[in-house]
Amino acid sequence: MKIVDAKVIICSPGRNFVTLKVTTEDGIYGLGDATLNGRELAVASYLTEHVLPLLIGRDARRIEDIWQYLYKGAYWRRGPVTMASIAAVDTVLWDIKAKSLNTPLYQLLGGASREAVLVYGHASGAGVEETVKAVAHYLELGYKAIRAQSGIPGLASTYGVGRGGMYYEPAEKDAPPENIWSSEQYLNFVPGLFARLRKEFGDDIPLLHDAHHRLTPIEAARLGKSLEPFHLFWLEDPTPAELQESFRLIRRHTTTPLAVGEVFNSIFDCQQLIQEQLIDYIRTTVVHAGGISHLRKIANLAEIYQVRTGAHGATDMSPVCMAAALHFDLSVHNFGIQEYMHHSAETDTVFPHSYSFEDGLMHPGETPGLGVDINESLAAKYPYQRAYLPINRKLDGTMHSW
Ligand code: GCO
Ligand code: MG
Repeated sequence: MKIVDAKVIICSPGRNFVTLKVTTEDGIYGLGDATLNGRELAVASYLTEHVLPLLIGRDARRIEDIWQYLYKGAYWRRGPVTMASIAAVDTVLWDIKAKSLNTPLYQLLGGASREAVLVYGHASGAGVEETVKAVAHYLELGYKAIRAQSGIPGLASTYGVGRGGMYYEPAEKDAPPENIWSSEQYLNFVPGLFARLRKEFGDDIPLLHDAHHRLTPIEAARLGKSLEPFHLFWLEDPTPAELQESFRLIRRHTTTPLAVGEVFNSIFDCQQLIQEQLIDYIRTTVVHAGGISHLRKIANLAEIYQVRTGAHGATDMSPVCMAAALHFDLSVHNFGIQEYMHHSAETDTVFPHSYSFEDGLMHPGETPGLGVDINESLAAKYPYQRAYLPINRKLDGTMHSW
């Protein structure tokens, strides 16, 4: 089943997406997401200049061999640009294989391990009471797990607070927005937020929170400890995880479950975290961690250590990635939860898909392959627009992690 055509489609139906489309000699095509928020054209160029010429003529059925060919064959390993490119190719090939066998992808990955996929949605507000209202709204919509983020009094902006409605898009056109940060004010504020949420909604609804890489390990330990009475489902990215051993310090102080890994690209980025049982959920996702083939290896390693998956699913993962993630989530044994943020209506019409949401659960659908398509003529009406994620400075102007 020779590959005869491969192209990168860049579009911006509300936000930028990079999509790989590969066609075989028998007319079957597959799609893969290659979006790297704020650095989209680097991946597009890696694919177009260096990868696509290598794909033409290759047998699309040899998924593992092509993965190794692109990974080992580049000599230069890992990194978000390389791994998003390989992920896109890998996703395309799984889509093609499943379509050629006339089966939804999850059946090829071992079949369903559960009836449907538990997802969490993003509730946020400018302050505590607005966040309470947002959580109530998500409950009305049927969500069974909810992430809560709130603005902090005294700080003009912070991570995770939407600009109204249910959409949260941190990337902005032309120049990176500048946020101001105080870990002290944040640490003083967050326990009160969760005390209020538990008072309002009781003990049973799983609540999540994302600290977005902003604390030092000992600050993260303090936050985890102070949130213990409110038993979070997880505390995400409490400290940057380049230094994996820093999680030992956090673990010594708190039983709050930890989730890490949305910025990881490979199994080597989370090997120590998993093997030392320093985390509870691994957040690597299809597009940023080498595709379905590599994600399976991460999940298999995690399974031995009772670490569960909790894949990143913000709106910068395109519907192509979302579909792939849902097939993966449905099939993998040690699935934990899947993040789900609605895409805009424009995005959903550019990428028609068979996955669905009902009563807090999602299912990838029964369409052969990933069950997602791209309307290329519509996509062409939304040209790429340069956009940047925000940067973050402390009150005295020092650059900080965003
Ligand atoms: C999350 C993430 C996102 C990222 C975004 C960056 O938990 O959903 O932290 O909000 O910031 O995906 O592109
Ligand atoms: Mg996050």
